[in-house]
Amino acid sequence: MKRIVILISGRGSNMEAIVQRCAAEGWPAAVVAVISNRPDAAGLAFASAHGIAAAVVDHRAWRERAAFDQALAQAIDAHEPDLVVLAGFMRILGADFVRRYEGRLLNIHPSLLPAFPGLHTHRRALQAGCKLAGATVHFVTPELDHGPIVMQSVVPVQSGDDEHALAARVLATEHVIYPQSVRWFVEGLLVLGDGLVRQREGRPQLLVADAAPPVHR
Ligand code: NHR
Ligand code: GAR
Repeated sequence: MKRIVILISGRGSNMEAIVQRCAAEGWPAAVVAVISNRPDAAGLAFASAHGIAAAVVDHRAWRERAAFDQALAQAIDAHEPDLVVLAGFMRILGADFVRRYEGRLLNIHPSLLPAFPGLHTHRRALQAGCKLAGATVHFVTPELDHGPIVMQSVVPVQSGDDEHALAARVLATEHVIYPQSVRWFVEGLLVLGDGLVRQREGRPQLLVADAAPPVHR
């Protein structure tokens, strides 16, 4: 059984999708803890309701980023994880933290990396006139949003889209590619080499979604 710890900052819909798929599909894994840097994160209630340990490490309690990173690592390590999953986690992590979990730290970013690393991705994609948008699951490296890519989803940008509409269309695909990526990790089907990630069985690491209406949640 692989032990998964999920870090969130808010809603936690990606965390929910992973918890639900893990249970429904009988992965050789369990989500053993959900940790938020914000005490008001809605996702904490879902975790508790599902019998998952829910904890808060409030970044505002530490003046130095490195001290927060250390407290966070301590809270994570108490659960002896095989995999740490950033799911809408909104604090930049230092190099020491990242190296501690090297090769077992995943993130989902709501853009087609390497385009638009950082914040406000949907707004920036619309401002740039992009006709495609999407999401990227990647291994986390010290350089923000630059790690080896596990999976991507692509959606069309539609005329009349605002940030909210585009975000919802992308989010619906995140709920597919993030659980898929985590499942492959816990099944030992992801091979990392030369900064690239290969799916051992050659399964597609790309989801092309059509223009179907977004699933709002
Ligand atoms: N840390 C490292 N080292 N590498 C990555 O790839 C990381 C990371 C930490 C978080 C998620 C992320 C994203 O997918 C992530 C990837 C927060 C910010 C940010 O600027 C940027 C990227 C990501 C998450 N955070 C502000 C900060 O000062 C705070 C913003 C807020 O609280 O709303 O940390 O894009
Ligand atoms: C998701 O769209 C995720 O890709 C994005 O925030 C949302 C979190 O939703 N992550 C980032 O922007 C990281 N900087 P969720 O809390 O419902 O999973």
